[in-house]
Amino acid sequence: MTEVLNPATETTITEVAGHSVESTKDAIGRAADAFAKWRATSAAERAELLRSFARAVDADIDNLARLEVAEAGHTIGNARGEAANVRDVLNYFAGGVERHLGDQIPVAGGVDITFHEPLGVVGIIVPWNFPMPIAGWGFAPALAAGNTVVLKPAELTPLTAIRLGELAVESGIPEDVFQVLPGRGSVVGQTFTDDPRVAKIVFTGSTEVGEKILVDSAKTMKRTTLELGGKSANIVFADADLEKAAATAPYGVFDNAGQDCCARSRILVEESVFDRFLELLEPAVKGVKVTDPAQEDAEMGPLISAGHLQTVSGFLEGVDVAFTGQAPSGAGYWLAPSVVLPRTPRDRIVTEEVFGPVVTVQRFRDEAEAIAMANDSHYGLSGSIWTRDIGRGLRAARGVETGALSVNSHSAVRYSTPFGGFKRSGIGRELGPHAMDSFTETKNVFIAT
Ligand code: TAP
Repeated sequence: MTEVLNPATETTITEVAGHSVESTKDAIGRAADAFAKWRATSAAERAELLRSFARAVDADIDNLARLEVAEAGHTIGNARGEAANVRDVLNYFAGGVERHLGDQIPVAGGVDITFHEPLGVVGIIVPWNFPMPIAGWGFAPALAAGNTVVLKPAELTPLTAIRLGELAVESGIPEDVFQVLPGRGSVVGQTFTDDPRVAKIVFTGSTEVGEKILVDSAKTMKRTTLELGGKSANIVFADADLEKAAATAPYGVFDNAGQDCCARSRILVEESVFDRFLELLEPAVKGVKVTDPAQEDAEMGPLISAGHLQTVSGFLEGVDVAFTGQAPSGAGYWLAPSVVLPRTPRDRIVTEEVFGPVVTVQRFRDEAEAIAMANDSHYGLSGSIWTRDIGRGLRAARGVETGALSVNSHSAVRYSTPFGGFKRSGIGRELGPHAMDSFTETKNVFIAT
């Protein structure tokens, strides 16, 4: 049994039994057996079952959100949005089932057509930072495309996934088509990766574990989608709306206490406005409301665990902290948002993913240097560009080597648009109009006439 803790209070919420290698293999076997029937459901029926699942999630949003606040420390406002995101992503891919079209390709001597064939059993491995949306981004398109799913939530945050598994059954998704298997990564997750009956792994988490999954998956030639770390840049040009750029910068990095692979954790500012930007940033950071995440006005909650708090705090040792925001004292894994002025571009705090409420601010001379600095990372997931010159905004957006960028905004993730990383931030794309393709094989059939 594993204790599930509330990171805001350090109290135990409940205990959850983890699966063993044997029970994981049994579940994979049942998912493999369920595949033939699930893939044979008509497109209309599968779409309706996903819509039914979406309605069940919708009716349970407050409960799911409360679970997320309790186990992950998410603010209640964000947690409601995350539950609603699962509903929306189910509806979006329900709409895709009947529109996942093949091609008819002109050839000599007959007719050539393509089919999108489902893969079989898809194993989804979810981290603790966004337990609900990340689960939904995997299982909704996987199920829509006709696959069965086994899903492993993070040990620290299994409760919303377990509830989603119950809601799937209550809404009519057939038995064993969608199974949630709590347990350890090294047991349940590793078994997904090793078992030849799992056709694809969707993994979100650390680059280190992602690399291991990629290597281990090769042994059975599994398809993989990997969403890994990030160290994204928020580039502020001198001609930007500086007030807006500074006011929003904290929300581009401190959302979810910075435990966000898309966190814009490196702010790069054109040197002519560097001092002014810092002046504007200070009150914005100090104004972030860090408090009990169940409070309606909370803007940032605690870190996920004592161990993670220690890791993030370690990054702040021996660095120049320009200023910090506030955080509660007492029980809970609290850390005030911190703004750091690095001494060199190779400082660990500039190059490594902190995954906490810490941001660095550096200066650049011109557009070319801004792009070079943004790209000076082995990650490439997200980023923002602030400028009033739309030509420069687009040039910089094309120049920055990341998968999801925004200009004059920090919003780059939507269920209807593709999401994923360049370089060591991952492989493949989730969400958007083409996501179901990555849960199918393309089959080409020629019929002689
Ligand atoms: P990971 O250790 O990568 O865990 C992510 C998921 O993978 C968890 O469900 C974990 O299980 C599972 N896992 C662990 N070892 C596995 C294995 N050998 N085979 C299959 N699955 C395995 O990440 P973490 O400990 O949660 O966080 C560590 C760091 O990763 C963070 O500080 C951050 O830098 C990064 N991270 C990035 C993201 C995103 S969205 N890119 C998300 C979370 C973390 P258990 O933990 O339950 O055992």
